[in-house]
Amino acid sequence: MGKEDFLKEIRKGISWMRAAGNEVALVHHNDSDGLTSAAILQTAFTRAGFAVHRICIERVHPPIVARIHDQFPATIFYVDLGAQAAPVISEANKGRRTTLILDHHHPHKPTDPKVLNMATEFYGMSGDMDISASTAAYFFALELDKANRDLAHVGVLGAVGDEHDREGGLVKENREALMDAVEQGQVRIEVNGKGKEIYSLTLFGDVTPMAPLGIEVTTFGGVGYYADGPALGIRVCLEGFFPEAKRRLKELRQTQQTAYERTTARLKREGFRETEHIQWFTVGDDFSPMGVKIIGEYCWDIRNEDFVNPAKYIVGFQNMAKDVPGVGSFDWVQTKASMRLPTPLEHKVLIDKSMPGLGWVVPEAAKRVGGSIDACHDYTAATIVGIGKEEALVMEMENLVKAKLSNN
Ligand SMILES: [Mn+2]
Repeated sequence: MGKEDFLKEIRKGISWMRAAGNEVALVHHNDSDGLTSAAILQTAFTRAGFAVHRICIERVHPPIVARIHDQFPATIFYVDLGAQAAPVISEANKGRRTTLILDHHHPHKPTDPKVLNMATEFYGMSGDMDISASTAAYFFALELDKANRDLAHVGVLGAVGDEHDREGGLVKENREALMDAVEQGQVRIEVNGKGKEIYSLTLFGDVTPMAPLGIEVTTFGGVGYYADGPALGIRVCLEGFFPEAKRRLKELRQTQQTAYERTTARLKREGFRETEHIQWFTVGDDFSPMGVKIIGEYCWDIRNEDFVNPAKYIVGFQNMAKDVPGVGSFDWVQTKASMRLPTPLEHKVLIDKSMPGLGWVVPEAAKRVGGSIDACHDYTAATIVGIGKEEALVMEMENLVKAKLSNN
């Protein structure tokens, strides 16, 4: 248990990859940690002579995974996602492809011997604070070739993007990557008045604070998901801002702001649809080309606005596009549901425990209407259901809330 064993597992992964040929499908998440991880691995794989087909996904969705494993004859490499879904990935793989997972989320064991789950948590390294996927990717790159040490700053950017410095500074494995970056003159550390470390990138002829840069990279991946966002975000991680990236970032922010304003104006005008305990709405396809993560961000953004009832659960729906960039077209008719709580309700859920949490309500309601179960917490949750099942899902949630309250 520990980093040495993790590196040993990485070396095993590298030998599996080399044995499987010189092509790799690199599947990664679309937030800043996922994009920095992809930037590091794409560079390291290319330097090592692999042909890389990069696929950015918002979440591990079984039909997408099945398609990837049907379609790509090469090694399939997941980064910043997949650890938890190792059984789903195993099922999709059916013993076919050499499949590697490099992730810092809570892992499950794979059930296919051709799937190697190099999850940091198997080695006692906390994915919450100690090691981001980007730092794990940096370690992987170093095992491929020590010359990849020049990618240290990209590892740091992912850790900052995942807010692993939230307690005042990066620690443990993330700090190793940070120190590598500092030694090479890529990153500068300053301490602010509150004793918190502030990291700046000193490359590309500029001094760039890394925390806002991480947020910008996430904007590329999330708001620009169905457009050129992920590719631009990765280039920014490696090269810094270039004029086209600046222009696109501005456009993407504008797209997001306009869509938010349009939705808010409509909700103020027409109100939510409501049950006794839930207020809900759908944006349909109106958030396109933004990824479906954005409906969750919007719900979070408005949760305490005055047009929102502070006592009711918020549920927003955004339709899933049929095309998954880099994978192809799907014939699904599905909508993503995101749930958030206004602060007063959150208090009742988390502190008074007088209202049921989403972590209990949403998976059960989703199951009843044939929805998929996503990562659900008591204060934030999501699921995917068929278009047309929106009201049924809300009614099931309402029934569960009522049932729980009458049992108290
Ligand atoms: Mn991450």
